[in-house]
Amino acid sequence: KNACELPPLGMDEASLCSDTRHYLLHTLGAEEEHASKNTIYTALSMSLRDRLVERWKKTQKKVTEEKGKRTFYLSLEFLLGRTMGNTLLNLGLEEAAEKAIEQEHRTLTDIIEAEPDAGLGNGGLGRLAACFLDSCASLGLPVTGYGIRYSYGMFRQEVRGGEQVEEPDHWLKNGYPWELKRPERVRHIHFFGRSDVYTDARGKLQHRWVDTHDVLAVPYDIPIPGYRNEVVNTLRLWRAASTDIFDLGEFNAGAYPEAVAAKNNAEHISMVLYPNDSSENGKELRLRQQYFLASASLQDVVADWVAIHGEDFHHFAKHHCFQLNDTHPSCAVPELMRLLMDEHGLDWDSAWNITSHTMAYTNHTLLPEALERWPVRLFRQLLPRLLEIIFEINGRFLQEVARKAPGDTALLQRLSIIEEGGEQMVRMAHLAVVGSFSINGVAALHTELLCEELFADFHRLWPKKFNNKTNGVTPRRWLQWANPALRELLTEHIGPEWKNNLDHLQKLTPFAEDPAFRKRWDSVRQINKERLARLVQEHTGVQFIPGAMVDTQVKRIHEYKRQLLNALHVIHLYDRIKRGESDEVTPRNVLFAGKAAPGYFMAKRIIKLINNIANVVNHDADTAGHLRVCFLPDYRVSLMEKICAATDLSEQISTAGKEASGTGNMKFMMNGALTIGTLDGANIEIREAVGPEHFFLFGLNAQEVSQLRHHYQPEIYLQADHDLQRVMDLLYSGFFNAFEPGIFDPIIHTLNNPHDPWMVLADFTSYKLKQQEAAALWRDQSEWQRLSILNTAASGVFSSDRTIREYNTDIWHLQPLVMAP
Ligand code: DL6
Repeated sequence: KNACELPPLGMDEASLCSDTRHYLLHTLGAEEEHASKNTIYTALSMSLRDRLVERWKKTQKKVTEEKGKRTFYLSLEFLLGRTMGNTLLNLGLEEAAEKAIEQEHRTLTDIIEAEPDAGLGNGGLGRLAACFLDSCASLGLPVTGYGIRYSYGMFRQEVRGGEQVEEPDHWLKNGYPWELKRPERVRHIHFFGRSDVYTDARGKLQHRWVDTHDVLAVPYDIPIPGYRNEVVNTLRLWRAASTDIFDLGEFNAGAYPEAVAAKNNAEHISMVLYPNDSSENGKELRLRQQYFLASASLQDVVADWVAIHGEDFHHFAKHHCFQLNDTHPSCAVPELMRLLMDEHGLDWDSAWNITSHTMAYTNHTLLPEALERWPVRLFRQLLPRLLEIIFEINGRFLQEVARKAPGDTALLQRLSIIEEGGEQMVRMAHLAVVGSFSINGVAALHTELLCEELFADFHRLWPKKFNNKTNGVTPRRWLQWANPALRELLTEHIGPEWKNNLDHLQKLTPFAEDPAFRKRWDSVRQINKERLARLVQEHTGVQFIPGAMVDTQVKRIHEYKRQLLNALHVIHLYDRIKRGESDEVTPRNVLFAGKAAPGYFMAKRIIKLINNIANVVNHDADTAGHLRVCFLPDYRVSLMEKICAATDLSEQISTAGKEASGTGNMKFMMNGALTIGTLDGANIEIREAVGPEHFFLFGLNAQEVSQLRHHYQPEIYLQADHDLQRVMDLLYSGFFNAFEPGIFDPIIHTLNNPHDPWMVLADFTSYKLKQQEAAALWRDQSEWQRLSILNTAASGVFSSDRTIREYNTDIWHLQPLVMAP
């Protein structure tokens, strides 16, 4: 025993208070009475981090002792948002922290607001990864996340003159108190050079990657606490650094800038997150990021294995699973082959056996523009040894196919990892499918379409590899934390069990019939709506109509998500008010938020249109008390926490067959919003769960969309709906762009284009009619509240705990850790 053994850290108000004081005054050197919010935030974070680290150590010890199987979640994105609130909730320290902060003459809410969002992701895929980490820790599963520590996360969005302006997000500028640097675990990552063949000591021909330019991968660990179960897992993020600060040769030759350039070049790898959520863009730096993450993470895991088992890899596959979050980290397939063969001397068959039994791939999109393909030329230059391995994997795979389907060259071409024809390309999705033992989609319809369309040939070859894992969201952040008033109401009426098992929300169902309970429900919703209205007013100056329906569409701006359809409907509501039908128009606050990829022209133009519409509507005296429209800038996790708790109507209106799942739809439902939506992604499962009569369904289904593809005639829909004609006439007339002639022509052109893949006009009429139904229901507030309660009651299945349990039962097979309290 160490004579200086530390006593356990206190979990009470007094201990938290004195530790926070200690950090404030001694570590951060703050003035006794004048500490800024930022400094207090840092001091409280440090005291909380100590408590996390204490549990983290114990969890790591337990994992090592139990020698069980582990999963590694490889993702280019982890959209964490803020960490303080989640830590307080999961450690059960909310009240203690509130009181500790009172001692500093501040409120906990103010201190929490001082934390910048960690925006290391674009949208759904990155946020899903963050929800999964929370669920894995809460279920006690030994899962480690691996990602990149971008210096700049998702850009900050400002709106000037109605247009999106991107500003850099320097989220690390005041330091990040939740992370711990691990310099002792730095890894070397190879780039460039060439592949060399040599004869090893046993006389065997071996490959090695030589003349490389190396970059260092420096890990930073973020503790991920489970919900009140003493488990703390790890998210390890890699930062790129130069192997040498200076190229001494260049430096001595007097070329100072060139000498520093090498360092900068290396550091560029982890400098910035690519801000595209659904388009492959062929940039060399992006491929570097992908290989950097895959190589650093696999080296890390393999080094741990070797430290315990030496060079015996027999049981490696039994103990490891690598879950690939889309194709972005799929260089992991050839990289594990390389490490096992070139660095640990395994033969091809043994290495392939291990690799193809440890990799599992999740697909998140069917959109062709999002399917990554890299030029073979780029691979050859940047990762020559990897390309060699990919060719070999492909050659052996195609031989196997040729044996099963002799003479079918078309099939071989379709399945090949290398796309021929024009410039040779590496199809990353094919690499991931061939290299993985499990391939999953993220909602029932999405998986069905993967099997029947995108991966139909692969599915015929290996039907058992394919499975569905409908997404979920963590109820800790998205219900307990985001909606404290609802949390209290739920616990008061159905007891606390729902906090550990969200299926218990079903106990709410009978309360939906109780008029007194509906009133309580409504008053909780009012609190949240007032909080959102204050935020909207503060950030945009728009004053929401008190008591009106909050009708929300927040998500990335993309044509397939059809913010345009919603915008056309807003114009229609405005037109009705101007026609004198205001009394029939249910009062609404229509809220939009979301970022457009900086290079996505149409998405940016849609933001401009929404802002111009808002400007006209909100300044027209006739709309007072009837309609308000707002585009809230800089959509991010911490904003969604306030938006989801205050939304009445959730807009999930993508063209059917295009949204893989959606997760915003689940956050809204959990918090009691009703959904207006198409039969797309997880909407289908949401509708089944709550009952079709409690969901506003409209529009074409996926099959109808694909059948209509080649004979879509937008003018037919225009002619059939006088309201739609009026809306389009307003757009043609330049009513929303009086001083900006022609700016919406590209939008008008797409809407009228028979090749519009999103078929906006086709769904307008049924959307309008469903909106009328929603508006009519809103007028019966008691009935609306009943449906709202039923939505929350049925949302248990959309907990990411359910999703992770399914991943574990079907793919990972991990034993949960049980930690002593
Ligand atoms: O699976 C998480 C999330 C889904 O809910 C969305 O429907 C889907 O659009 C999104 N996909 C992406 C695209 N990324 N890639 N590749 O973010 O994934």
